[in-house]
Amino acid sequence: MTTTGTQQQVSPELRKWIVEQAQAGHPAESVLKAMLASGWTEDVAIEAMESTLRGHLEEQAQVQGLPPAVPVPDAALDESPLYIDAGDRRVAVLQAMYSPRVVVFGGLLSDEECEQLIALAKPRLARSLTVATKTGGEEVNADRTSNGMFFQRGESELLRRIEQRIARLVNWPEENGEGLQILQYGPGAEYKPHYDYFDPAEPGTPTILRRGGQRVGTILIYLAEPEKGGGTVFPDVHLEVGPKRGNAVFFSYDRAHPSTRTLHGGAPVLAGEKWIATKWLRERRFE
Ligand code: PD2
Ligand code: ZN
Repeated sequence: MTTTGTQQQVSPELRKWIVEQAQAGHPAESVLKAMLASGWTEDVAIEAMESTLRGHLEEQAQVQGLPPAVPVPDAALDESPLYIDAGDRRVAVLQAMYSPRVVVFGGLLSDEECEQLIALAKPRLARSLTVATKTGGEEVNADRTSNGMFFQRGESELLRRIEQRIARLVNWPEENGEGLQILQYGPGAEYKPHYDYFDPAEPGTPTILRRGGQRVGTILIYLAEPEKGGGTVFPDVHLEVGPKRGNAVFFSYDRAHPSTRTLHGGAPVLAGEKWIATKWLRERRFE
């Protein structure tokens, strides 16, 4: 491993060496140390390691027949901020996980906004449907025993305000969002673990994807707290998020594949009533 003067070109040999070090189980810090000792500047070495390993993982994923990774929404958490300026509101960052990408936000909505959404949704509720993956239509599903309704995107000033806030929070265009969905879960109601992306193997998926591509991110906002139960669970990583009013859990998935570990569900409500708002984010403009 040698540097080439001030240019510091990352050669194929160096990339091969970096992959070999990772495969041998050497921690990133010791690989970086070795590169610095050979004369690499720190920022070039870090960028070389990151791009090489990212590229290698992507190649491996393609070899295994996984769908390609796509850009996803995300909050700007690089400098570990306690709060994010979401335009008209300061939102707290309560918890962040990298794999899967899961972020819990505090105070995304005010109590008043939660109440307004519930009041507007109540007269329009019906038994929740799920996508009928065979046809691309919708159907009643025993795995999802909530009542729900969809607002149109931009339907009112309240909806526009919330949509703009979410867009700013996770850096994703407002127009890529599906309309906000409101769900009500009574005692015993649940949403069994599932993925929010559309299964590429299902025959109805190409039709669904015509409206804006894949889903790449989800934000679940808690509007009313049950007395017991009703958390959002991520079984692959043994995580449960408590349904605290005004808070939200965000997660993203860069390919339509279980390797994203974004399996998640709404645990049964044991007492009281849970209300949430779900925002699904697509790759492109959702029509
Ligand atoms: O209500 C929930 O916690 C929940 C869990 C999993 C909602 C959804 N998924 C969803 O709306 O996609
Ligand atoms: Zn879901």
